[in-house]
Amino acid sequence: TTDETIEAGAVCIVKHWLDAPKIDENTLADDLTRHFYYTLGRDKVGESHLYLYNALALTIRDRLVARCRATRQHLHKQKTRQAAYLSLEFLMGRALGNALLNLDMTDSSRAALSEYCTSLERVAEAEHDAGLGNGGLGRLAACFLDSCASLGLPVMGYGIRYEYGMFNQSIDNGHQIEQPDNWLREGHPWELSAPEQAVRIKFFGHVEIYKDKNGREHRAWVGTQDVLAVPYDVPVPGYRNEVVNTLRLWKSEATDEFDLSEFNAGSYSEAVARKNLAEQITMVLYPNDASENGKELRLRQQYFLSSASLQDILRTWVSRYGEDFSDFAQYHVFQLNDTHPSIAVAELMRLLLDEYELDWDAAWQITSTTMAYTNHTLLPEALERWSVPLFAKLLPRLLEIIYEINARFLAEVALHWPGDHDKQRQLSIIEEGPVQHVRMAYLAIVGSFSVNGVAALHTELLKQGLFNDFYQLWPQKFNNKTNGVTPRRWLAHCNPGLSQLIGSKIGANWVADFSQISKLRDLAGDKAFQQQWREVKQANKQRLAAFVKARTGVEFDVGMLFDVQVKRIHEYKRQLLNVLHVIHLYDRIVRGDVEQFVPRCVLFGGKAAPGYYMAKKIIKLINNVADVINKDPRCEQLLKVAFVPNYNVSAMEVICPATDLSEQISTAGKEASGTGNMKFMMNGAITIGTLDGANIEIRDAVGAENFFLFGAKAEQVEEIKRHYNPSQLIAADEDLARVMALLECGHFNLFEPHLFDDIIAAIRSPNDPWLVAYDFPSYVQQQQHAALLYHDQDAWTRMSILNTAASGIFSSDRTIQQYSDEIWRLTPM
Ligand code: T68
Repeated sequence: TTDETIEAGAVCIVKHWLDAPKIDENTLADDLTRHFYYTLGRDKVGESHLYLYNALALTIRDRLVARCRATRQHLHKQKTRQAAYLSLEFLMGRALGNALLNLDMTDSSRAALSEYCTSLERVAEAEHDAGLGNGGLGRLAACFLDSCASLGLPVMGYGIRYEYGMFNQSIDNGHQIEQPDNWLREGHPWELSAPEQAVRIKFFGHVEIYKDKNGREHRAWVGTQDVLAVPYDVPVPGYRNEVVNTLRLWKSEATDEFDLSEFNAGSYSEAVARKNLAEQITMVLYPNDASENGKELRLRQQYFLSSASLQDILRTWVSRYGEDFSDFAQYHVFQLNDTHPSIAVAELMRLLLDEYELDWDAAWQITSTTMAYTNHTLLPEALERWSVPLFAKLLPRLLEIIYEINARFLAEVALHWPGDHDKQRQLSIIEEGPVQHVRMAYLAIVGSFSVNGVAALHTELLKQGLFNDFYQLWPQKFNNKTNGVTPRRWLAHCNPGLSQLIGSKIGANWVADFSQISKLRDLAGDKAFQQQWREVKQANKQRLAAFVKARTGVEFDVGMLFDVQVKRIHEYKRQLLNVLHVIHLYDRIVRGDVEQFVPRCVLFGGKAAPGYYMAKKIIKLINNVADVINKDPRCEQLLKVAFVPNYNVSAMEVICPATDLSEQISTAGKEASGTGNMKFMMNGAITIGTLDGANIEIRDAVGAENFFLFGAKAEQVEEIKRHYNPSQLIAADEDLARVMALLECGHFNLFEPHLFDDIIAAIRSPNDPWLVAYDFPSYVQQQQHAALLYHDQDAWTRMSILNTAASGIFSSDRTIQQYSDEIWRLTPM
C-alpha cells in the first residue's frame, strides 16, 4: 500500500490506498461468471439477456474502476488545473459497446460470452439507453466527455441523475404518444453512488444581515428548506490510454430532519410523506429542446445542479488547501453548457462571500475568471428568462447577488456609452416590464471570461446580432468552437464494417487521431475500393431495413436510395419541406412522370416536445403521407416512406451507417450548428442542405461539388420576409401548386377533414418565419440532381468516400483540443 497524507485543517488524516486485486484480460471470463452467479445470483441465461448484460457490465466496470482510481490518484498527487463541464443534459446512450471499444476488450468479451451460446450484439441490446438529454446539446456533452478522456484531459462532467429520461415515443394511428422512460428500473450497473459525499442545497427562506466581531457586515440565508444532493459517479473511459474520467450525476433526497411542529402534533406520517417533495427535483428531464417553459421545478433543477457541483469542488479545494482561494482560479474552470446552469455565476459568488467570507472584489475576480459560457441557439423562444418574483421566493439570496452584479455592470455600461439610458435598459440583466425577469444569457455573459458559439456562422450571428452590444463592450470574450462528434461511437463502434475496410487501407490509428481519415481521399477513385465501400453500405442498409421493418412494418428495398432526416421535430428544421418533396415524388409517380425517377426510401424520425402543437401535427402528416404511399401499388418499386418511432442514440447507431442522403434543411440562420450532419458525413452520406450552422463548414471541407446546396442564405432571410407572398410562389410553381392541391383536397386525411388545415395555413402565411414555400423549388431541383447522380454509382461512391475523408475536422477531439487550448488551458495527464 501507498500512504497519502492530506492536510485537513489541523487534523492530519492518513489514507491507505488498497492494492486492487488483480484483474486482467485472462480473468475476464471468470469474472463474468462470478458476477453472473454470485453478484446477480443467476444460473440460467434467460430470454432477455438482461442478467448476462449486467454481469458483463459489472465485469467491465471493475476494470474501469481500477483505472478511474489511478486517474484520480494522478490528479491528487500534483496540483493540476481542471475543468468542470456543467450541463443539465448528458445524452450518453448505451455504455457497453463504447467501453469495450475504448478498453480494447471487445474480443475478450466475445470469447467469454461464447460459453453462454450467445452473441455480444444480443447481450448489448439488453442495455437501456441513458437518455438524459433532449437532442444535440445533450449528445454534444456526451461526445465531449469521450474526447476529454481520450485526449487525457482532466475534465469532470456534472449533471443530474434523472429518474426518468427523455420520454419513449410510440406512434398510434400516426400520432405521437409519450411514455415515461423508467430507465433505472432494471438497475444501472455503471454507476457508483457516494452518499458520504452528499451536499446540502438551500431553497426558500430569507436573508438576514449580521455583524461579525470585527463589525463587518455579512448576509445569512436562513429559514431555508434544504434538500440533499447525492452523487452517482459514472466512469468515462478514454480511448486506449488508461485514463478514466468521471461524470458525476446528482440525485435529490430529503434531509433526515423532521418538521418538529408537525412531529409534535402527531403528524409523523405526514412529515415523512412530505419528504417526497425533495425527491421531485431530479425526477424527470424536461422534454423541451428549443423553448423554455418557465416552470419553477426547472429552476430548482438548475440551481440544484449548480450549487451541488460548485460545493463539491470548493469542498475538495478546502480539504486540500484550506480556505485560501487566492490561486483557485489558476486551477479551476467551469464550462456552462448553455444558460441552463448559469445560476452558477451567482452561486459561486454566494459561496465565496457568505460561506468563505471573501470580499466582493476577490469573489468576483475568481468568478469572472473561472466561468465560460457556450451558447447553442439564436431562437428567441429558447432564451431563458426567470421571473423576479419566482426568484425572490425560491432563491432570495441569489437574487440579491444578481442585483449587485447588475448594478456594477450597468455602471460599466454607463462609462462605455455615457448618457445612453436606453443602452442600460437594453443590457440590464433585469428585464423591465409588468413583471421583471432575470435574463440568464446576460448573467452568463457578464459573469464569464469566454462566450462561444458552436459553428462559424452561429458565432458571427451572435457577435453581429443577438449579443452585439456585449461584443462591442468585450470583443475579446467572444470566440467560436465549431461542434464535433466522437469518431469512436459514430464510426468505429456503429459502423464496424466500414471501420475494418478503412483500417485495411490506412491502418487503425485514425480512431485515436481522426485527422488521418483524410488519407482516404487518394482512394476515392479506386474502382476496387469503391466496390468494397458499396458492399459495406449495402450490408448496413440491410441492417437498417430490418430495423425499420421491425419497428414500422414498412419494407425498405436496399437497392433504393436511402434518404434520411432524423432529429427533433421543429418547424425551423423543416421536416415539412421534406414531406412536401415526398408528396411531389408521389405526384410524379401518380401522373406517370417516372422516366428519370430514382427509387427512394425516405426515413423520418424524431420526437416532438409534448406541448408543441405544430410539431405533433407534422408527425401526423408524415405518417399519413407514408400510409397513402406505402399502400399504393404504383409506388411499390419506386417510393417507400417510414417514420421510425422513438428515435434515440442507439437508433442513430443503426441509421447513420446506412444513409445515402443526409437531410440538413433548416431555414438559414436558425440551426446553430447541427451534429447529426457530422455523423452522417463520417459514415459516407452526402448532404442535401442549406447554408446553415456547420453545413457551411461541411461544404467547405468536402468541396461544393460534393454537397447538394439549396435555399435562401441567412443574410437574405430578413429581406425575403419583408415582401413574402407564399400563395403567389405556390401559384407560380407548378410542382408546388400540385402538392398543395393534394394537401388541400384532403388526399392524406380522407376520413379526418381539416386535420392539416393549420399546416396548410402555416405554409401559405406571409408571416411563415421558416420560408418553406420560398425554398421549395431549389430544394426539389437539388433533390433531382442528387437522384440523377445516384444513378451513376461510381460517381456517387466517390463522393461518399470524399465525404468521409473530409470529415476529420468534425471530430470532437478537434473541438475539445480547441476548448482546451483557447479556453480551459489544460495539460494532458
Ligand atoms: C442544439 N440545441 C442546437 N438544445 O439546436 C444545434 N434547448 O444546432 C446544436 O448543434 C446543438 O445544440 C449542439 O450545440 C439543443 O439541442 C436543447 O436541447 C435544449 C434543451 C433545453 C432547453 C433548450
